[in-house]
Amino acid sequence: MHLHETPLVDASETGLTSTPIQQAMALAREHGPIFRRRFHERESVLVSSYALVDELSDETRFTKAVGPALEHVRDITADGLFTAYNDEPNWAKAHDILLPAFALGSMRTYHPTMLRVCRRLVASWDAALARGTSVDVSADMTRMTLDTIGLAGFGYDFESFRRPEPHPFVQALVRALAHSQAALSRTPGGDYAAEDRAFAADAAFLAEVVDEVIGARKAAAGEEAGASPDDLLGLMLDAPHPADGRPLDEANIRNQVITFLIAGHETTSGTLSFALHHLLKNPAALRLAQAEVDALWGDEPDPDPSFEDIGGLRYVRQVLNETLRLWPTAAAFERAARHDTVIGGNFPVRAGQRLTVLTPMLHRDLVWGDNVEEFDPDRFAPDAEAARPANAYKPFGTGERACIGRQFALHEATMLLALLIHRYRFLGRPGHTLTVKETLTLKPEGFTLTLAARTGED
Ligand code: MNH
Repeated sequence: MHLHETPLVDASETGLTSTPIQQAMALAREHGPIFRRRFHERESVLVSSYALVDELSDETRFTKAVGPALEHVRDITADGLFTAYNDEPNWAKAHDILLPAFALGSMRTYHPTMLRVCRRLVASWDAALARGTSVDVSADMTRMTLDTIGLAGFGYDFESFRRPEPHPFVQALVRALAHSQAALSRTPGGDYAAEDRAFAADAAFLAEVVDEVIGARKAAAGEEAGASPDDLLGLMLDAPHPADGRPLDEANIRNQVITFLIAGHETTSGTLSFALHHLLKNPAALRLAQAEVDALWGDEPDPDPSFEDIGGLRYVRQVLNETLRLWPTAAAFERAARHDTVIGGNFPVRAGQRLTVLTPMLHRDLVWGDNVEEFDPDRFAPDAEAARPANAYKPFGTGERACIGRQFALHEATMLLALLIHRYRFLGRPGHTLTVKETLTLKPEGFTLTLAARTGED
């Protein structure tokens, strides 16, 4: 069978809806592991099975593609790491300069800052508990992850917990990403001038905030004279690249800062919100996770987690892994064939052909068993992991363009989740069911919790 004989779904009439990932998941369930979705002139090939993704993960045959969604984000981040084309020189240059800042050992440097921001969220939730009001989980997780990447990456404090509304940067960002998603379902000949103007204004505002972040650092460095901190911004401003002896240029640094502010907070925030949702719905998993943190911190009211403590929280980490299996918050990534090849034994694929991996469906392939909708952190117990084939789990993408911030996200999320389950009992709204909101990334919508202090028995 040829690619052009795979099922073809024409979405030109229906549009891509405001939930394109969940729409694609439904289509994959109906049409199988490979199908085409046409929207006017544009056609995507959506791939969902382990067997096919295993092939697409072969870096000698396939590579990252910057597809239509990322093309729109390029209007904001240009040749920043996430949206750079593979052959743009600044990709390899920035990757080489920044990689050491994301090695596991570097997390030790970020740990105190991450803990400080965790405590801001805890203080805010304590206040809600004392007032007897509920908390807006996704909004607060976003406050926490934005402050963390701002402070740990750039020494800049967004002070999100002192604001009743999301920081204006977040508001502009959410609108800009929603625009990048909505622009995918434009009909030819439509008039989008007003949307485009609003987008341009948001993009300009984002750039302005970034200039402020960089300016604040340069001013501080001027005062202190000499070495600026060795965080992400310090590396970018100072570290020469081994190949050409020069640091990144100013325009590219701006693109990187904005890339990290975007990539570094939305996805991690969604992951934490989904994790709490799953724990609320799965009391047995919550009990196991609480037993793990209790073994570490007992009934110490204000534990002081060490860097090593976080690495030792195996079950909490499994909870996050399983959360990212069911709802990988960056839910699709694109691959392109390096040369003419054949996939699945009989689909010829031309050089340059793009294929979209639908990660939530890969994570529901039969290699995961026959109860794939069930939330079960034991799937990530060491022996279960060892038994599973490589390339079945891709929440962070694949190959040399995979997520650089994975350890950062997992350290931050493990610490916050551990502190929260150690401290609170969670009461959801009876009958609440999960609604997943899509703004290029995924997050639970309208998810509120009421908190209670834990006592000796629970
Ligand atoms: Mn992250 C790339 C998911 C947290 C910075 N990230 C990717 C890709 C996925 C991804 C998927 C690959 C996209 C593609 O192939 O087109 N990232 C996540 C998830 C989380 C996450 C699910 C949290 C959970 N990411 C973070 C954090 C940071 C970060 C935190 C920074 C502090 N991610 C990046 C960057 C890239 C990336 C930068 C691009 C890397 C490259 O192409 O070189």
